[in-house]
Amino acid sequence: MTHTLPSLGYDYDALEPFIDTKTMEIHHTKHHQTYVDKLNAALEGHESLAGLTVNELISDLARVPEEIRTAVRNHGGGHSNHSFFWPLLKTDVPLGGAILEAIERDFGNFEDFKSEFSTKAALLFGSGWTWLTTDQGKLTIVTTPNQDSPVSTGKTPVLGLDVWEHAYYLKYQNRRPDYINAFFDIINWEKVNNLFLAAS
Ligand code: MN3
Repeated sequence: MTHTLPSLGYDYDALEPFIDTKTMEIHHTKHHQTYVDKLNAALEGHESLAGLTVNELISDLARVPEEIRTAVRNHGGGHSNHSFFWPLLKTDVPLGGAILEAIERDFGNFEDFKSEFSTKAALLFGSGWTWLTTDQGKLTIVTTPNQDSPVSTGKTPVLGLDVWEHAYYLKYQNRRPDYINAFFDIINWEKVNNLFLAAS
């Protein structure tokens, strides 16, 4: 299949003032589009992979021919991660339901969860992602470098945060912790709860 850029599902200014319009526009139309284009370019001439979704590709990188494996890992990962990320963002969605119960069970309380997630995101060296993943209902916070996906190691993400500088630099410059703090104001907890329920 030809991989395509998904719609954000909302306007570029929908997350103001937490994430600015220009950042959202460039992030979606330039960065994400480039991952899609480079994934398609890598897959050209590899008909045996043409029927696979991007998550099928990155969940079993061993079956991807060696000469394009790094490209599929990086650009397929970038496409998958950003496609997962956009629907997680929405203002004014209250936290509740099964995901809140699981957070309180596995981290003690929400503030301790937020603190651990924020610290791991802030300390992640270089470019990468911070994730909340579930394994048989148990929640764990993990980080991945570059565009590596937890899907590649068999984990199921229910929340993820892009901490590449391109995700925040226009508004926050070097203040990654301020961006992480703003992220907690725009988490679509209804979406996260649905992902958690689907995985449980
Ligand atoms: Mn990004």
